[in-house]
Amino acid sequence: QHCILVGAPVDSGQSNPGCLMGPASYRVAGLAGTLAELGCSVEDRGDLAPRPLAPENCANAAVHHLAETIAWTQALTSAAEAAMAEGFPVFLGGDHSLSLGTVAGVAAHAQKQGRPLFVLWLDAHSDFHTPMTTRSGNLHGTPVAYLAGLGDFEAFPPFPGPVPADRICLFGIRSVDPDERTALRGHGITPVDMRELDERGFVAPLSAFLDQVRAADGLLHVSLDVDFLDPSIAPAVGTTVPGGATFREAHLVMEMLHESGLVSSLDLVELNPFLDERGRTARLMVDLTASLMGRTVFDRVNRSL
Ligand code: DIR
Ligand code: MN
Ligand code: MN
Ligand code: MN
Repeated sequence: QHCILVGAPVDSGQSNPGCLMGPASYRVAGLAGTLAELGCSVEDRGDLAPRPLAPENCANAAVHHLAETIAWTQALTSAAEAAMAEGFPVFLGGDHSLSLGTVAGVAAHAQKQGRPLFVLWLDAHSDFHTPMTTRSGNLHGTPVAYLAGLGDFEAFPPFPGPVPADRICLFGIRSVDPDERTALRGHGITPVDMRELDERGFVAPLSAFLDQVRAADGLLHVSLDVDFLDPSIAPAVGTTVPGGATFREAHLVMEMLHESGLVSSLDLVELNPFLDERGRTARLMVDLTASLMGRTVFDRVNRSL
């Protein structure tokens, strides 16, 4: 596996400065070496730095850093499409607005390959706002709506081949704003929320989604938001929500993803090293990435999957 690390020190999609230090923190936590130990050839492309665009006004006055977010989206779309053609990209965030670009680039690649794209969104939040519905004005709350092809994104490049609702799996969800709830329902997306995971466990809902990807010979993009994890194990994020995935649940998800052999790209987002405890959250994210890339104690495959 050829792993391509792309640093995306995006801090403009939310209001808690520090995510720009994320790529550096992953490097200090030893991401490249960890992947190399697993047998990957690792290429670190360094950090992207988009050229600034002229300021852009939004009809929703709450929205901030619109031009900067569009500039990141353009730069990341190109970088992601290029990386997809050459290997397995791991995007080091940066806040979740970076996925406006990474998923667009991955989708452009999938379109050229003639293969369907599936998206697994591991997050406390549904990120289903549009620039018109967001009240916080934080554009990190919008990427799922963009990749699903919703309107209100006229200021952004048109999304290449929007992802149909049944190919989007929002997983671990426990914080949804009223406007997002309405929009999700209208669009036919039913998140796998924490209530469902409490009742059914993590294996059945994830296996069902992976079966769908396999049956369609799809590409699978995984977007891992730090706040998918419970704040007690992952404190370094600006928007903690109690009741997240435990250490063991999160590793199980990653191991199942590895065993599926279906994942083709990964975002690591929302890490805010300024809020971390001696690199604890960064190291956990690196260890989770290692599980996704094949780290196990024994070469054991859970046959009940
Ligand atoms: C909230 C929080 N729904 C908002 N969103 C996210 O500001 O739109 N926090 N994504 O991580
Ligand atoms: Mn700001
Ligand atoms: Mn998110
Ligand atoms: Mn989140």
